[in-house]
Amino acid sequence: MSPFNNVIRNQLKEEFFELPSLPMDAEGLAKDFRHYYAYTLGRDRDCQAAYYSYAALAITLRDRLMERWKRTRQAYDERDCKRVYYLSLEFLMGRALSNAMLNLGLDDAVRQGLHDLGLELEEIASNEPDPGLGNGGLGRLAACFLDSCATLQLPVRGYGLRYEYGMFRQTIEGGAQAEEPDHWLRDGNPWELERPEFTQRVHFGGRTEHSVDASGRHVVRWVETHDVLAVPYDIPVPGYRNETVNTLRLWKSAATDEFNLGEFNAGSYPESVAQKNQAEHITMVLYPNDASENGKELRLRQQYFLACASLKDVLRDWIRLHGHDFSHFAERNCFQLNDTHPAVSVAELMRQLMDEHGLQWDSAWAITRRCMAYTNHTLLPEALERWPVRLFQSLLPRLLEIIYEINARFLMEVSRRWPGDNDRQRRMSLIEEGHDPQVRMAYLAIVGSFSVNGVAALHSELLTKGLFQDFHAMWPEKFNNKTNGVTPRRWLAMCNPGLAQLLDESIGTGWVRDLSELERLAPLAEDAAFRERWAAMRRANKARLAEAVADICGVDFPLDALFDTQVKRIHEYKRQLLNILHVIHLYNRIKQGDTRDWTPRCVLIGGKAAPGYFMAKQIIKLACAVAEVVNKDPDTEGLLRMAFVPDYRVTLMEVIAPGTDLSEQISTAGKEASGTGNMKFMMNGALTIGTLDGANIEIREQVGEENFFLFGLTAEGVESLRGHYDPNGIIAADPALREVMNLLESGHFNRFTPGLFDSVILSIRNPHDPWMTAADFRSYIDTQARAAATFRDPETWLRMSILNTAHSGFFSSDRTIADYNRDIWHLETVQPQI
Ligand code: 26Q
Repeated sequence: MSPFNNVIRNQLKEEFFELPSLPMDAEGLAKDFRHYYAYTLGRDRDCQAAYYSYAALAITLRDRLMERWKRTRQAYDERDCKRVYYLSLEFLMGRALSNAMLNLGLDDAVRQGLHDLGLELEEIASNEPDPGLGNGGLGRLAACFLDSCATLQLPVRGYGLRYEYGMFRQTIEGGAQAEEPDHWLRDGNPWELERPEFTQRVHFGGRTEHSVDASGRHVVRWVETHDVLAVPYDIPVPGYRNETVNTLRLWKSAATDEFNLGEFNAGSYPESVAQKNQAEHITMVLYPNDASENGKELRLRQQYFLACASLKDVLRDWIRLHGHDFSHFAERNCFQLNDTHPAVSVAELMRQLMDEHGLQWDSAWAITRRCMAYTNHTLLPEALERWPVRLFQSLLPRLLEIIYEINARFLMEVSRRWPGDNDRQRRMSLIEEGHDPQVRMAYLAIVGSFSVNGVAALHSELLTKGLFQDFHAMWPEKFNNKTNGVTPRRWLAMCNPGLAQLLDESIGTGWVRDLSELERLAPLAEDAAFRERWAAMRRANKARLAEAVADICGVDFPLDALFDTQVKRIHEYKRQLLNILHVIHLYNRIKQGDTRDWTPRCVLIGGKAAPGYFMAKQIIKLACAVAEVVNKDPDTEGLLRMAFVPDYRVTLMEVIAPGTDLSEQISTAGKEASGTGNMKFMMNGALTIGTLDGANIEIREQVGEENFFLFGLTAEGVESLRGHYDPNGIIAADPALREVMNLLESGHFNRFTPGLFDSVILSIRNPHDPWMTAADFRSYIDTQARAAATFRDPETWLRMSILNTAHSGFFSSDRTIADYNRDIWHLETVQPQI
């Protein structure tokens, strides 16, 4: 019996719940701040740890969110509107404090209130841990989407997992990546509200029992299961100055109270209590790979845990408002699947509707495929998720039965459409046959959804022509594109106050809600006085970045140099290696005395490697080794600097994007689904050097080809070169690349560790190198030289910089979300009552 089932006997009076609005002025905020510091946190002059100032300020702001949060929930319930649930194993939210201040419109008042107490906001805010509950682009996209949904006042709730340990902290030890656990919850999290009253039960293991009940209905029971509790923690998601506060609900796993009674009765109390661990492990740690890690049982447990708890939560809410009639459920609910990670939801919704709510297959299936929508984030075939059938069988036997049934009915449909085409049936089956049969999660997601989208125009097109072509032939109407975007609140207003102020003064303040307003900047590119202000703003941002690099890496970045940045997960397809080869080329030119008309350049690289990804770790080693040689060589003084910044994360990007001149988006064409860092840089006035890949293509379309440094093979070019790619021929024929390879192969960057970079060298020279680094080298360094020459003409560069910001409006996640809503969700906006 849970204490939360006990309700106060005499219902509380309605007035009880009506609270006076809290003060929003400096004085009122400061008063609350002192109250929380002294009473709630109980600190005094003997403890002045900065953390408590942060905690007191967080609670002060949380109170202001709380009232709006309740009113938003009420408004949604009263309107009984259609809702969307964004299901994702990752939400990379970043810090909440300054975001809450900005969105509540309290930044000036808080700053003033703290100032009156003799405190500085920035110092206090720097004590907030950066919650890293995601790997990279996909997790950060989920966070940007939640911000936009709240700002557009759409009834969208995020569902995810409350990992005890987020993305590992990266340090560089002896020139190589080392990983440290990220216990981000250690000091508590003032932004979450535990909701034990909404705990759900999730089953694992056991077996199924089929029978026929009195009315002749087929009934399935899933029995002898090992159950785990899912306890929700709610995090407020404020919209921009609009009274809406949406919810991100994260589940934590917990043991049930009846764990392992057998052992308990046998007298092994400690052993049976220790069983709790099993259950509590589920949400212990985020998997740190940003490509699927196949076959890991714990990961499948995490995926099912999220799907089961979230769907039960939604169905519970449905029943609370509508009773047990599900006939209108599909019109009023939509689940957006963030990649295949939550795709088991397709089978789980079927299970809950049939086994727990008594629906028949056909009505359950009609509902399911009308309310699931799937977003794909990868073009790499090897990254498509597959799970061994035997693992499904032992962990989720009931779900496997349902998947088999979905598959049987689906393959019937395929054979009706293409009679006798057995090869097509084999290709499209949800089960990949072989000595160890696998469940194909992407196919389950496609079959179970009414919408399938890619995340940039090229990506969506390539999906229909490649990975999913059979499905596209069957259901062309399901497929659509939704080009990614990023929130202008965090990625402009918050992280670049200098630019924000300049925008406010020159084009008004409308851009924060409607980023297409940035177009009005374009004419100002021709205004010399405006360019001067732009230059001053950019210089201040570069100074802020240079200070961070000096602090963190101990490398000096002179402000007049070209700041050239590549920050993202380390992956061969993203080709950090190509960037490093360019640095070696520049270094070689310096050593040869070839420095006429030189543009001083500072190259910054950052990103985490999956702990088990050998080549990615080699690339980090090479970056560190090259940086060491370059920076130590007196000949490079004033000409070239390179730094590898450890522990790249959301909070670092907030300093890096505004301070960067040149953004590196250099993936092998056809491999990067979209990219979103590219958009953050553009918005903040960086120019892009990039391939025709992912959203780069659309960035170039928006800004104009004359304002974008394009290089490299096209996606088609890459594919047609396969089979006769000859990197060794290319190296032999290009003196610059030959000299770069010579330096690498002579051990110039690994004097004391012979052979250290052999694997890297081999990969470049390998005719089967899927990423074709050597193929794009010449085009890349020539384009880099063009960028360098352009940079030497400051007025031209400034014009281009202004135009990049001016034409970045399309990449607001507000536009992306409006597109999702128009084509997929069809939600109405809801304004909470003030
Ligand atoms: C899957 C199974 C088991 C363990 C881990 C995973 C896993 C985790 C994270 C697989 C993939 C990811 C993350 C993928 C990702 O971030 N993709 C990026 O998504 C961005 C948003 O759409 C795009 O802009 C990027 O192009 C894409 O690489």
